[in-house]
Amino acid sequence: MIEMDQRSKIAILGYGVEGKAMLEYLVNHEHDDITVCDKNVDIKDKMPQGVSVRFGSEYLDNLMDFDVIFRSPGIRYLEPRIQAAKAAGTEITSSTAFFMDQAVCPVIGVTGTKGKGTTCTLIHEMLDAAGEDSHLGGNIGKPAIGFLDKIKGKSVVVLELSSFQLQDLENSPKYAVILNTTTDHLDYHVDRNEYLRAKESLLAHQKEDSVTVLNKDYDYVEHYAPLVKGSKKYVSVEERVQDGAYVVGDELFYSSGGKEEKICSVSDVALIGSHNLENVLPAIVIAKEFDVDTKKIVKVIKEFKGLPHRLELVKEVKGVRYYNDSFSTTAETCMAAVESFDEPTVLIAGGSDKGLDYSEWATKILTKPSLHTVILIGSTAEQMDQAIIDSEKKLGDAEGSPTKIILRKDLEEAILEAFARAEEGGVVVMSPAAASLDQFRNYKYRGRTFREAVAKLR
Ligand code: UMA
Repeated sequence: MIEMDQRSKIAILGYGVEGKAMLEYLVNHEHDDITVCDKNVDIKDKMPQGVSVRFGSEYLDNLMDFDVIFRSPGIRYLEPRIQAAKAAGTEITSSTAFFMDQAVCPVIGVTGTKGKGTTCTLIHEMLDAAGEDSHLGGNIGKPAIGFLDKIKGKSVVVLELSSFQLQDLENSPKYAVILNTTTDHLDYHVDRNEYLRAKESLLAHQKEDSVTVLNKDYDYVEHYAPLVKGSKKYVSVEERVQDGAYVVGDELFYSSGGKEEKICSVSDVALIGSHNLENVLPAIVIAKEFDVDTKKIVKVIKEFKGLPHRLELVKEVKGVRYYNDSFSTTAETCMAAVESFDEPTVLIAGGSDKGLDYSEWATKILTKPSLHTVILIGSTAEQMDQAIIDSEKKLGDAEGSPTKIILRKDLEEAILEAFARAEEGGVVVMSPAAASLDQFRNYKYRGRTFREAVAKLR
């Protein structure tokens, strides 16, 4: 339980989406000793009256001045000055941890390297279709603290939780979903182990009546399964599972208590790409936990075409379909995008460096027959190009691969190049396999730039 009252000296670290929502909540709840700390000096002018600020390079100094600190997810929990304040007795928490502390209704927490937002939205839509008072928030872009005052005992909250948000949680949600967990954010976490450990708090404080859904097809299961205290459910696109949901041939099934039920066919799933089955299956399991009728589950599966910037069909120009997959910031998501198309494909990839390894990605690029051209941009372009050259050598392709690799200055140039090289009946997909921060404010701006440039193609 977070110890805090109206007299507490409070700091909010980071004045982004979460910091602003936290400040609004505290002001509404009549806390008046609040300081906002941010590395960005511009925040000073944006602050409401009565709120103190610490900004610029010293914003993390002397944090032990405060009783409670709400850390924004983008600020590293293990930052030495934050840890020093913790050692001195300051409570280090976050708006997500505070929400979990106070929530009066069941919470469904979804994490994983990719697919969190899609899975959360599917669950929310299914619960909503069944008439539940469902609230969707978290890493998806809507801080949960913003609706804490609206939820009631009968509500349900679906939270997308990133490793940054999970790292210091002291309450686990009753329902936990861990999707594919590979490697991401190695610019933030020390290594893959710290990344895996950061997500453990999703399960660490669960009770015996909890329900956890894991994906049997990934080896991370060995890390998390022993931590589960309540009921354990599995999903798989490779094999039948006893308690959970799975795909066999062209059909999706749900099984529980020894009974098996066909939910729908793979071709009913409106989301593009077989990787999305990994998101649909856990949503089915959770919806079933809330007794959602199969017809309502299937209606959502048939109608939900996906979130913006995730393999989003932007436009067809001269018989070529253009897809915006700007949310693809890891090698795995780009590989999944490439795997989604058997039509002649041009891929635009590259962006800012997060310390990712592109060797497996490069092999995929060279061995996917429909992928004929790859256009690389951004600060990872040369590293990705080198990974392709190395992979070519490993594959023993003496004559070189037929896949054309082209480096371009920026996204606009890359789109023009793709336009020139795309084949009628084919696709152009921007799936960067890297973050956007070298050339854009965030992945949404990159996606919008892609949409705007495609709109201009004639
Ligand atoms: N800041 C510092 N020091 C730092 C880092 C940031 O002072 O070291 C300041 C920035 O100047 C800025 C503020 O902190 O003023 C930004 O805070 P933030 O980076 O925590 O971002 P928010 O705007 O609060 O958005 C956060 C999540 N951002 C991150 O985790 C980096 C959003 O996820 C989330 O949607 C939002 O809270 C609501 O919960 C974004 C994300 O990229 C989409 N998430 C990663 C992902 O999905 O892979 C984890």
